[in-house]
Amino acid sequence: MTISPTALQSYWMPFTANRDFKQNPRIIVSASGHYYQTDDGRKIYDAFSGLWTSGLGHCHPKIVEAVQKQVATLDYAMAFQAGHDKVFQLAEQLIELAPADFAQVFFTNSGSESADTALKLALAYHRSRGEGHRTRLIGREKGYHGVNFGGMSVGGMFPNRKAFGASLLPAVDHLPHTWNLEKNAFSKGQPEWGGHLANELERLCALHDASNIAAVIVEPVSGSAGIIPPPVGYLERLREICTQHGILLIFDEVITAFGRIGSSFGAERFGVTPDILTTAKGLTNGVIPMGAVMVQQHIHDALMHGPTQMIELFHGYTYSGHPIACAAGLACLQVYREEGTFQQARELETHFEEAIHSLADHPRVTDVRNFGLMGGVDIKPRAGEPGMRGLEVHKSCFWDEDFMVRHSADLLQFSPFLNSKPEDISRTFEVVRKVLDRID
Ligand code: PXG
Ligand code: PLP
Repeated sequence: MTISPTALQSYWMPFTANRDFKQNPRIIVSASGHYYQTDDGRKIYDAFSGLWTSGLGHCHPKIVEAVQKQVATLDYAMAFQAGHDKVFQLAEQLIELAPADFAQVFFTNSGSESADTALKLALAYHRSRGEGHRTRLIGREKGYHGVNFGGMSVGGMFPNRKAFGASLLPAVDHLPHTWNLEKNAFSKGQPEWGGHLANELERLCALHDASNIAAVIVEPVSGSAGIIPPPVGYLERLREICTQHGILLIFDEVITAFGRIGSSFGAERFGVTPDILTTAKGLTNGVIPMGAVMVQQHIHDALMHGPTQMIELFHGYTYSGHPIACAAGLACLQVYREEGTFQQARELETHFEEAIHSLADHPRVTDVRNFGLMGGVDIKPRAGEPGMRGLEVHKSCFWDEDFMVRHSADLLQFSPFLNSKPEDISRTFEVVRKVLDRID
């Protein structure tokens, strides 16, 4: 092992069972294409493409080159009250890629910062239009919008909220999630049942009066909580109710953008346009941290008031639009265009769906869900030891099969590369089946 015991203890790992991990650490030292290389010299196939981040594969030569060049040209430029060429170029290209109504981009450094930025924009927008009473934010059960206070509050994953209950934002409600084993188990793509659950928003409008609601934030496809595709008609209905009541609709597309569901954005794929759209991850192929929040013109314009020498929005990050992140983003968008990545991903969907559903008959499997190149497999928890089977599958895939398979408790998650070879997708699920057969 390359890591000393004190080094191992010095690092507090994010969203990780630290004590368990440090007993037998899984250390990656390099990566290339679809593989990681470990410190014990093994090549590991990455069945999660980073953390949903690296759809083009690791160390894509064009992105590497762009970053190397940028770091030697302009390492950092003052982000407030100064700009640099690449941040404007990247904003322009993102607007070209986005659905027609989007007009401006605000840059952040992560999905969490994007979520909090979007919520703040929604509140500021209403206030600037004289509707400062619109303060209530609506999220959804099982939603994930990162870990900062805003995103955590509208998020709906109980382990992420449990320790912080008393300090969550006060004026927040949650729509019900749409996962239902009785109605939708083993459904492929969008389930038929559940579109009516969007009407719960009407109930909240009646309860609070719609004039007090600022925004609704949802992931077009729930990611972290288990790959829950929207039921047929669900997003359309949310859009309708929001429009009817002057509520802003925010799509959190941190995972669903940039080809993950076979299009530039989930908004395009589902034909439903939100007012604000957040993203991160695939924006730079995970190479440099970066997030973005896109808004429609009317939202931007509503905030451009007051004396012109004054700052219009008191919000931003030291590293908003970092030059190296922008260089990575520009290179990444170019590769997406040149390689036809989104179309490539779309063409893999049927194969991926068949491959992941091949696990449906396994006695340990309780549900399989998929949309685009996002997939989730629930395995039955071992009595009295929740999460243990998932962890064992992850470890056995890594140590015995040279596969990186992501788990979250007893959910296995799959995020194949957007340019995967079909046989690697098949192999992934053959390996998972073998491992499921082997564990207790
Ligand atoms: N919104 C959504 C929809 C996300 O999926 C975030 C916000 C937060 O992004 P940052 O960059 O702050 O982590 C995310 C991140 C998983 C997994 O295994 C998902 C995420 C991150 C890590 C693991 O599903 N999503
Ligand atoms: N904390 C302190 C003391 C700071 O000075 C700053 C930024 O200047 C921040 C937090 C915010 O950091 P960032 O802009 O990187 O989010």
